[in-house]
Amino acid sequence: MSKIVTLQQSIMAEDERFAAAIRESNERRGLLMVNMIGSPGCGKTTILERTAQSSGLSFGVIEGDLATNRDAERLDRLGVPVVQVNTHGGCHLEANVIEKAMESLPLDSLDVLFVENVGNLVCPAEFDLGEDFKAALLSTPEGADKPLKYPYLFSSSKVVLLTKVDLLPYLPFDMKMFSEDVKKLNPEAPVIPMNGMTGEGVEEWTKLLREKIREKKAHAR
Ligand SMILES: Nc1nc2c(ncn2[C@@H]2O[C@H](COP(=O)(O)OP(=O)(O)O)[C@@H](O)[C@H]2O)c(=O)[nH]1
Ligand SMILES: [Mg+2]
Ligand SMILES: [Zn+2]
Repeated sequence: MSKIVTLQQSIMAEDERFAAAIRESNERRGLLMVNMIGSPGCGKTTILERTAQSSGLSFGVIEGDLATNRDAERLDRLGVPVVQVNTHGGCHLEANVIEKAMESLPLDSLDVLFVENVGNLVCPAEFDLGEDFKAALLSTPEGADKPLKYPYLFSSSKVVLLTKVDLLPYLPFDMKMFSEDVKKLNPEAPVIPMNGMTGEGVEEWTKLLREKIREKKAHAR
């Protein structure tokens, strides 16, 4: 038993070194990196598509999925530089894989690098990829109770994207409870309501990204 614990610690420590190296190289470039985390189907790729269509930002994407390159194809069709990582059953992305994937992206010409993590509210939140911040996504059909049930993701993210707000009229989604719970976990994090069908919320999301990009570039070494 103690052997297993030791092994896990050494893997985590090694991964922290990769994350630190990524952070360091992004700092040098002034490249913002955002780790997008939410359940399968919550609308992560749709938001990236909408961001490509209307933000005017130059961004690249690392797509994490168990299998297929479907999400990468969706973004490639929009002219977004994208690398697909298949985890073959792995339920989160790790920094060593991100470092490899970054080698295939034109990092010097990007304002922001998004990682679409494997669909999962649990462990993706715990692995540092060297990102500047995490964005927690929750879609309205998943239920307003989820922030308190998966507290670490919501407490450790810089922004919460509430997706599929077009479905609210058909759902018993308790917005008051949702907002209060998110506030309890993370008083500073803005909640952006988003509708991938119309693009609602993309402007606010872009504004937040532009602020963070500006800060990042200002501190580039
Ligand atoms: N009604 C509605 N459907 C959405 C919205 N965003 C995404 N979808 C749909 O939800 C499904 C999953 O979206 P996708 O972006 O692939 O989710 P991902 O697995 O988190 O990347 C697709 O069928 C989308 O068309 C939204 O805001 N409203
Ligand atoms: Mg996706
Ligand atoms: Zn995992």
